[in-house]
Amino acid sequence: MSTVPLDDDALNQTLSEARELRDEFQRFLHEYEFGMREIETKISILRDEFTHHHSYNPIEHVKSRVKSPDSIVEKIARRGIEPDFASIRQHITDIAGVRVTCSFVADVYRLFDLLTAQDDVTVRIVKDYIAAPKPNGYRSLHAILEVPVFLSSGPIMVPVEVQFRTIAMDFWASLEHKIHYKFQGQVPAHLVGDLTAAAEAASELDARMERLHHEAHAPLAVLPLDV
Ligand code: 0O2
Repeated sequence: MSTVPLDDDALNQTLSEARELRDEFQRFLHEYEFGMREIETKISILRDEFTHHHSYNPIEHVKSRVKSPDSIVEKIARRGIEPDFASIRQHITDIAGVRVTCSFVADVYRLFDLLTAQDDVTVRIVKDYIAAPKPNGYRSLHAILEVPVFLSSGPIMVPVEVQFRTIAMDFWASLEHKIHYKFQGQVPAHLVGDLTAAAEAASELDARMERLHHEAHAPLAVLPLDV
């Protein structure tokens, strides 16, 4: 393929348009980062309040990320989304993601309820893969939440995907993700079966640990004085 060299004016024009697009993309990603930080702050306040005033911390750890440009491009291609900012905004709702790992299943729902009850949080979509796990055994509670971000130009609503799960669910999902990646999605059938069985075992462990936790924290039986 032969290319015609650009004269200085055309080159400058192309450069300036490319820079404008780069800046616009950076601004676009920043909006998601700010939305993510709003959710992180809300979760961190809930965690501190629980720790200091209820002597109990339901959150094990929190991880956040803004989707990489490569991953956004891959999703645009996979879903056949128009490659303009408005379409990406409308159709890709997990550009900002926060994963909250809790101790027990009850904490997952408690955290979800506390976060979504806040006046400035709007719930757009909820996918409860704990009540209805994926066929491979994947469990987590997913929610697309919108939060306001106050920019110098005014407020904007930013969607953030929040995934709530237990430590056991997180352990399983992290290994499953590595196996999925290693086999580029073509995981051998026996491994798929083992993974699904492991997800069941993780769910049983969750139930057992939660029962133990309740037993350990149940008020001690008061013995009659004359015994
Ligand atoms: P990353 O790097 O974690 O963001 P889609 O987003 O199109 O793939 P959908 O239906 O829009 O699918 O979203 P869904 O089902 O709510 O789940 C998307 C995210 O949940 C994934 O993000 C994973 O983080 C997690 N997830 C869902 N199913 C599985 C699973 O079977 N195994 C594991 N390990 N994680 C899962 P991404 O974009 O794949 O990656």
